[in-house]
Amino acid sequence: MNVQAYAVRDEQRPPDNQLLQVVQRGLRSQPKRLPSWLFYDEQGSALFERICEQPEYYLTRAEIALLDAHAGEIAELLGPDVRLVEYGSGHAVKTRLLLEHLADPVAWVPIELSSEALRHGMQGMEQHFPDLPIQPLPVDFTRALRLPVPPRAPRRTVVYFPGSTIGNFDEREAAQLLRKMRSEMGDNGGILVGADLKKDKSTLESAYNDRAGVTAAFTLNILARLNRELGCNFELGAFRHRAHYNAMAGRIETHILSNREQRVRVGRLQVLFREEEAMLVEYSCKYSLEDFAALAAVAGLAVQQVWMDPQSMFSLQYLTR
Ligand code: AVI
Repeated sequence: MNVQAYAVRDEQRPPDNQLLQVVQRGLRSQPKRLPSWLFYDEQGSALFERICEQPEYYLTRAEIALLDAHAGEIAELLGPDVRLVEYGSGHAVKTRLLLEHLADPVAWVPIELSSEALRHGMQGMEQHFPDLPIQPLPVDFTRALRLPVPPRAPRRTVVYFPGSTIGNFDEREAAQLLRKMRSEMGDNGGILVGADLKKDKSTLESAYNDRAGVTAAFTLNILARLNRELGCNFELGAFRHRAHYNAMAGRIETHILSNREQRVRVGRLQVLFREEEAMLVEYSCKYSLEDFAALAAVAGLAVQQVWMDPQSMFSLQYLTR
C-alpha cells in the first residue's frame, strides 16, 4: 500500500534538505520524538505491505471485507459522475473495489508522494479500468492542493482517505486535514474516510506487536533510515519497538526505546539516550462512532452514513457539509 505519512504532532514533512534539522529538533525536544512520515522510505513501505498481511493486523482485512460487503451501496450513495480524489493512494487495491461499482466516474485523482507507489497504483488501475481518466498528483496531501481540471464536469467530488491513516494525526491535525478536504470537495462533495474503531486492548496491542516482528522491524527501520540518509550511527540492536494502547487517549502510541545509556551521532550533534528512554514515533488513534462524529463536527462536517465490516472492527464513514 505504501502509504505515505504522517505527522506526529507539529512536525511537517520538510523538503529533503531539511531532514537533518527536523530530526535534530525532534531529538532535542523533551520527550524525544520523530515524525512518523519517516517510516515510509522504500524499505519501510515494503515492511508496511507485510504488516498488512500479518494475522494480528486486522485493519486491512476488515476494510476490504467492508468494501466487499458494501461497495455497491456506497457507490449508490455517492451517485454517478463522481470525481474521486484519493489521499495517499499507494497501490490503490481498495479503490478498485469501490470503482468497480461507481457509475461513470469522471476521473480518479491519486495523490501520492512516492512516485514508485503512484506508478504501481496507476498501472493496476489502467489495466482494470482502461477508460477511466487518471489525473495523478505526485505531492504531499497534507499541503494545499491544486486539483487538476477534470475532463468533464463532475456531479460531485469525493475525497477518499482509506486505511485509518487519519488516525496517525493527532486530534488538532486530523481536524485541520478534514477542513482542508472540506474545501477541496466543494459544496456538493463528500469525504469517504476509513476510521479504525475502539476495541479491547489486547486485540489492539497484538495488531501493533505482531509475533513475526514485522511491526518492530518497521519501527526500527526509522533508525536504519537515519543511518543510511544522514550517516547517523544508531546501533539497531541497542533500541527496541514498543506499541502500547493508551485507553484514556484512545490511541496506540509507538515508541522506540533505548536499551541502555548511549550516545548517537546525528549530524554534528551527539545525542544522549538514557537507559529505557522512550522516543515517540507514531500515534494510531482509535475512535468510537461518537468520537469520529465529534471530530467531523469540529471540521464543519456531518456523518451521513457509516459502514462497518461484519465484525464491527473498522468503519468507513461518509462525511458531508
Ligand atoms: C498507516 N497507518 C494507518 C498504520 C496504522 O495502523 O496506524 C501504520 C502502522 N503503524 C504500525 N502498524 C501500522
